[in-house]
Amino acid sequence: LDQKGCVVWITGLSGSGKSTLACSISRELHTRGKLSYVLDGDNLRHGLNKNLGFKAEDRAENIRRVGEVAKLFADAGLVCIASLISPYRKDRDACRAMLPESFIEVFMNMPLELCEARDAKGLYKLARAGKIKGFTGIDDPYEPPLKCEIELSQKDGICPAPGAMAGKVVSYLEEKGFL
Ligand code: GGZ
Repeated sequence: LDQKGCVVWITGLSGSGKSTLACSISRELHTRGKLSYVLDGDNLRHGLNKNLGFKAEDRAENIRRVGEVAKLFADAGLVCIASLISPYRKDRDACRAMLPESFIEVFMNMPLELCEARDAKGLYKLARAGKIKGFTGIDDPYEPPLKCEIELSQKDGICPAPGAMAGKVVSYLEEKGFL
């Protein structure tokens, strides 16, 4: 194995396209014969993190655990792709501190209106109706990165295709010698 191992940490609102991007990056890496593994916040909350909710300290613990697991994968030489809302800057920075040389923060900077319009699981609707309390972007904070390696956003009001965004991330990894 000639891979260095790193963590691609995707942060952004629910519905911003984190899981789709993670999957697309993983597929592109597979095509190139590179090993990767996706850690998805929503999936892990059914297993490893099923005892955690959404208050600030639970989110912090959720992110801490995923950061530790991501580090294990990176140590094994894989590109570990973590996709979690991870709304608090200090929680993301704590993960970065575990792997200062190989932590790539990707900010899915999509407008709340777009995420809410997608509403794939109907959670925004429930949050607006007050049936879910503490929903990120509605009545819970999201702190955008002050500095991140990659920021993905709309161009002229249009969201780039997942494959195009994944291409950007993979090119970055290549440039920095992680592949
Ligand atoms: C935010 C919530 C909430 C609240 C349930 N706030 O888009 P989804 O549905 O499929 O993914 C979201 C997921 C968020 O889990 P994370 O582990 O990524 O969150 S964090 O990093 O903040 O710990 C969303 C769903 O859970 N969900 N309730 N109140 N998202």
